[in-house]
Amino acid sequence: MTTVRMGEHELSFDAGELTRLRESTALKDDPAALRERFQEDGYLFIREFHDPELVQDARMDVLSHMAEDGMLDPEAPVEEGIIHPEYFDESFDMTSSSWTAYPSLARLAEGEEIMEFFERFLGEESFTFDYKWGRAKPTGGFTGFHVDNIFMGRGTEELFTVWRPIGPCPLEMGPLLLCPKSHGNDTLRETYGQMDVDADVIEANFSKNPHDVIDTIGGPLATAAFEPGDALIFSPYMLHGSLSNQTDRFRISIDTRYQSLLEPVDGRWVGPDPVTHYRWPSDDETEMADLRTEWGLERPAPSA
Ligand SMILES: O=C(O)CCC(=O)C(=O)O
Repeated sequence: MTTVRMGEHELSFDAGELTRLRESTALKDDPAALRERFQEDGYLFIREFHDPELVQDARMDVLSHMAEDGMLDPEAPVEEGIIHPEYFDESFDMTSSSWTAYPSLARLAEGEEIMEFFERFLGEESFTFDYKWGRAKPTGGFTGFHVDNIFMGRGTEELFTVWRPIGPCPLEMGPLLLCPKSHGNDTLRETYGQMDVDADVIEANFSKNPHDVIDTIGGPLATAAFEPGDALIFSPYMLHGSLSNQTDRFRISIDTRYQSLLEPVDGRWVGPDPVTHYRWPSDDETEMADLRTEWGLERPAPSA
């Protein structure tokens, strides 16, 4: 198997550092069992949550736009999603009006299937942020470890992120990497987890080193090879990042947020033209290393 990595750091399934995400597919129609599992693990990994054909349609919508924007290699078929040799950005526009360009993606993000799933899970009418995040990770791209609460924590704590690859996402393409049960780490939750990047103006990543996370918060970390239609649902206090994309193709994914319509909502992410972040990122961010020392979460010194 290809070496699994996050940036310059290698990870191994054999060394007890890495495990496979626990699947909750069989529980999909049992909200009580799903809630219990979520409480325990801080996440739910559900295979074939969506019809893979819908994901394939969404993929073609997105890739067609990327091809028009010059993001794809013009020598290769569009459906392969091979990165243009000179391309460097990693987001594709999914905000506000651009949504009309991605009808199948919109169905994945706010169609009946996902909204009704959350209605059953929460026992209340569900709501999704108007702002949606779409990502196209290029070769070498990865996401550092963070919790979502620091970006969207002004509403309810009963907020759920759903991460879905828009196409296959084998390990070498950089799927999400979780630190299971980190949502229940009180120190992490009460310090880093209470930050607000716009109010506190901090460096957002807790770490870009998976070994540091294992030593400080705990391991093994968990990931999986994702297929189109698979969904990963997790807590706003779940420490997570992603593996590196080691291929010459874009790793395309969406991450969208759900909650009860009756609970308070973080106003930065709703409305026809969401405010989004207004003070972050900034040149004045407090460094994470200093904050971690203050919180007693500094990286343990390597043993001699
Ligand atoms: O897709 C990624 O690499 C990052 C996604 C993420 O951080 C999230 O879903 O909260």
